[in-house]
Amino acid sequence: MGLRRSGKSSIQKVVFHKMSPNETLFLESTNKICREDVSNSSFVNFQIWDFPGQIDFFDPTFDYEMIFRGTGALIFVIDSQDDYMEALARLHLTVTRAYKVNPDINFEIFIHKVDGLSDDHKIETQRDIHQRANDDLADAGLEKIHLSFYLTSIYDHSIFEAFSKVVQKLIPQLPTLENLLNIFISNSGIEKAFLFDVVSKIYIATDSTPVDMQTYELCCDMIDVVIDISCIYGLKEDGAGTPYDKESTAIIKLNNTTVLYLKEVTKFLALVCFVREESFERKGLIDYNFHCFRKAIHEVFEVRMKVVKSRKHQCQMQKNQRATPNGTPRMPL
Ligand SMILES: Nc1nc2c(ncn2[C@@H]2O[C@H](COP(=O)(O)OP(=O)(O)OP(=O)(O)O)[C@@H](O)[C@H]2O)c(=O)[nH]1
Ligand SMILES: [Mg+2]
Repeated sequence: MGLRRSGKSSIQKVVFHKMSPNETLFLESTNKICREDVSNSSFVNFQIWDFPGQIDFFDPTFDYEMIFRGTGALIFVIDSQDDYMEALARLHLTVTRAYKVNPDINFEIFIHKVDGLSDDHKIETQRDIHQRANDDLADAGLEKIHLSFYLTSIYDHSIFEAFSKVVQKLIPQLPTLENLLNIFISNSGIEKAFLFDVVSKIYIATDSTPVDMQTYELCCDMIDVVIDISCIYGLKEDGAGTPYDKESTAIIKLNNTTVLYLKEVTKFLALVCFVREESFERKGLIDYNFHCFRKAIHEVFEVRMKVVKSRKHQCQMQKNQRATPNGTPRMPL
């Protein structure tokens, strides 16, 4: 959510549709809620709802209670290049409404379009927005609501990094994934490892060493190279096949004695590692450990699949019970 022209649709297009940032200049204003299911093409197993700028909470056709009840994270986009006073008032109204309906929502504030600001100005803007937003909540006696802030722009990797952090908070298996990554890197002499959602380039987990933006950018670029080359030269003439499968792997040696190593983990996930050249000499060990790591990841997600399946099964049973013998439902479903 966020005011008109703050950049909501651009963010969605750049992160989930590989749209180049310049093309977003031609996006039209959104005039109704756009829902998108990203679970078919990516690990990120949820819907993204893009709202038009001026949502009217008092409009009776806008059922915000229904919407917020099923929301995991509410991303509020503020245009940092514009006067943000109106945006802050909107943010306050939106957050308080949403919190009343569903106190479990994560509130994520993107201070967006920071490409137009100097480094000092960025910090000052973030401090000011942070202060004002929290003061407004405190004045309303709602200091228990936690807001997270991110400086973002579609013209660099900051938007992918921010989105990664938002998504990670929604993944219940995150501590297990981080733990597996820690065990994997410490036993293989690896410097840093990211588990990436290939389509969106969101990293859904990394080991517990600090993330450095440059490392993350290099990993994103590597995924682009692999997928682009694969799409252009890897598919059959009639376009059959997939650009990313079990065989997908890549090694890129950099001139600073590090090696980038990418391997397929699942249909949607790739592991990208930073390895020192001397450690990469023991590639056999890394590959063996990777084999164990991959198996563990599959086991983690098998549990999730089982839960989803049994839930679907239960829903189906309930539906069948509500239907009459000839299959006509007694009540609208
Ligand atoms: N400089 C800069 N411009 C951006 C950025 N993100 C989006 N824009 C521009 O902001 C303008 C508005 O973007 P939209 O994505 O249409 O905004 P919106 O929030 O979806 O607007 P509504 O649909 O009207 O609510 C476009 O011209 C984008 O190119 C950014 O990170 N930096
Ligand atoms: Mg829009």
